[in-house]
Amino acid sequence: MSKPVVGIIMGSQSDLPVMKEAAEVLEELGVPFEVTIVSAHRTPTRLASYASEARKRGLRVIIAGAGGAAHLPGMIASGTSLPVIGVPVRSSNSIDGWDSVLSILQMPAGVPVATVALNGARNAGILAAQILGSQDKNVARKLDQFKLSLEKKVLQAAADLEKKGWKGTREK
Ligand code: RP5
Repeated sequence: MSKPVVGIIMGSQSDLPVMKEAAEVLEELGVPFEVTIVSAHRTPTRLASYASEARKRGLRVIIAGAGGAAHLPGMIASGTSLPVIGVPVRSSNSIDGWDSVLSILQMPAGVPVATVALNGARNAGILAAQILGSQDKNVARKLDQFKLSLEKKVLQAAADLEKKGWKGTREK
C-alpha cells in the first residue's frame, strides 16, 4: 500500500463508528490514509508530536474528529501548517452536539479548521480528497466520477418518482 497522505485521528475509540466513514470514502476514492486515536486532553504529548511530525511523515491533510469539548482539531491545527478538517461528533458527553460544533468551528483568527457538519465524517473524507485533487490528477479523476455517480442517483430517483407519482411512494 502507498504511504498515507491523509491522517484520520479521533479523540476516543468511541468516535470510530462516526469517523470510519471518512476512511470508507477515502478507500472508495483510492486515497491512502492512516487512522489512529489522539486525545487532546488525555494524551497531550502525543497530540503535540502528531501535529509537529505529520508533514515530515508525508501527510498532506489531517481529519480530526472529537465530541463534547472538542479541542483535538483546533489543537492539531495549532501545531501544523497542513490543512485540518474538523468533524464534530455527537458523543456520549455531548449535550446535543452543538458543544462539539462550536468548539471546532469557532477558532481564533490565524488558526483555521475547516469544519464539516455534525457527524459529517464522510464529507470530511471527500473534502480531504478534493484538497489533494487540486494537485493530483488521479484523485481529481476519481472525484469527477464520484460526482457523476451522485448526479446519476438523483436523476434515477427523480425518474422513478415521476413514473410512479407520489402515491406510488406510499407505504402499504
Ligand atoms: C472526546 O470525548 C472524544 O472525542 C469523544 O467524542 C468524547 C467521549 O470520549 P470517551 O469518554 O468515550 O472516551 O474527547
